[in-house]
Amino acid sequence: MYTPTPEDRFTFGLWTVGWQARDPFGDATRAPLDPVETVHRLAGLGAYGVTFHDDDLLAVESDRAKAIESFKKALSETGLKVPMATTNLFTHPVFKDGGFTSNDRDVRRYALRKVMRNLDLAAELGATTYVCWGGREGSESDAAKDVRAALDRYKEALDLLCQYVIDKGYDIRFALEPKPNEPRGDILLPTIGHALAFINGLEHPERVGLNPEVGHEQMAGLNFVHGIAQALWHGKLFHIDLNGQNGIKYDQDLIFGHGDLKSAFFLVDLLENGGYEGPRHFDYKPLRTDDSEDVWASAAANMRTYLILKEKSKAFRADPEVQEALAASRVAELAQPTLAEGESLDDLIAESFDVEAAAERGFHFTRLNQLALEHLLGVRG
Ligand code: GLT
Ligand code: MN
Ligand code: MN
Repeated sequence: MYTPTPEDRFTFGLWTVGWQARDPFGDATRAPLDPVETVHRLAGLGAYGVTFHDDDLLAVESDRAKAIESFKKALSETGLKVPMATTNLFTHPVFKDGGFTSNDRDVRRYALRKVMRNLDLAAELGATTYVCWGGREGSESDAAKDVRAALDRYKEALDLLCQYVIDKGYDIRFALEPKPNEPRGDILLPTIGHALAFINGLEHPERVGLNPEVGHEQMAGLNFVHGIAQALWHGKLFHIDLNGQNGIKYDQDLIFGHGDLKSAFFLVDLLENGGYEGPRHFDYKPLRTDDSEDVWASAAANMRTYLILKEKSKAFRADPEVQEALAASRVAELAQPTLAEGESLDDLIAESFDVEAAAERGFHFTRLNQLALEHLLGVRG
């Protein structure tokens, strides 16, 4: 029942299971992982696809052509898809002040070339989403970065890249991934809201959407479910990075559901019922204390947790007591336009209203929340 199949559309980045667990205070605790082995292991676990940065493919093999060839062979042997790809514009020291928005113009030009080269490979492998996580686009000092100029350059980069995929005839859309900080002190486009506003200023806004990550909003104390609902409302949820985070601290990249579980429950409920049809992409880091075999159990845990929450969401919605509570809380009433068809503002002004009586009415949200909690805890349905 909780066994994933490709129909569930679960995907993983090569850099997730392949993370060697190097952190700012300690060395790697795991050996490098061959992308070919990753493809076979993920397929064996029931995943639908795999995603990659250009540099991920060269982690083990130093010959680019050979690395791509063996990756492709593994994909065709397993049937695993590549729905998304991205560029590493953050690891190499050349990107220490960013890629698209480095103060160094030569670096910006190199960054664009690096993205275009990997866009060709992404298209060849059938990817339709291209993620841009600008982890190094930012600053530690407000004196060091002219943010308005940086946004001009960010826009220039995306306008050029959109034009590139249009000219090449690629069926690819870009998905910006917001993050408030880490590794930079402050990162540009720090939240879903900032990124949505930025997209409106682009030359090809229809080609650019979002790839929000659970932990990235939660590390800023924001409500991820609200953020995703707004991205859906704008038609901009092109892709999603699922993981776990425990409140406002460093980016934890925990297994999905291993952070704020209640938020994960409402997120799955929203994704399953809110019209999102893209892959369920896990961007997590296996614990540094896990060994190379534990890694695969952690990959499976992401998918299993998602499927359990999906089941819980179904049971929650089907529970007659929940339906009654939803009605008592008047949740569906919000979908009704405030002004009726044909009604004028004069009609509205003329209406009489018992303010005191309305002020006294409760919304009974506690009961609803408790019912959700009890479903989640497994004592109902
Ligand atoms: C990096 C980052 C992630 C991004 C990846 C895509 S790389 O691991 O922490 O959130 O999604 O560039
Ligand atoms: Mn993260
Ligand atoms: Mn991510």
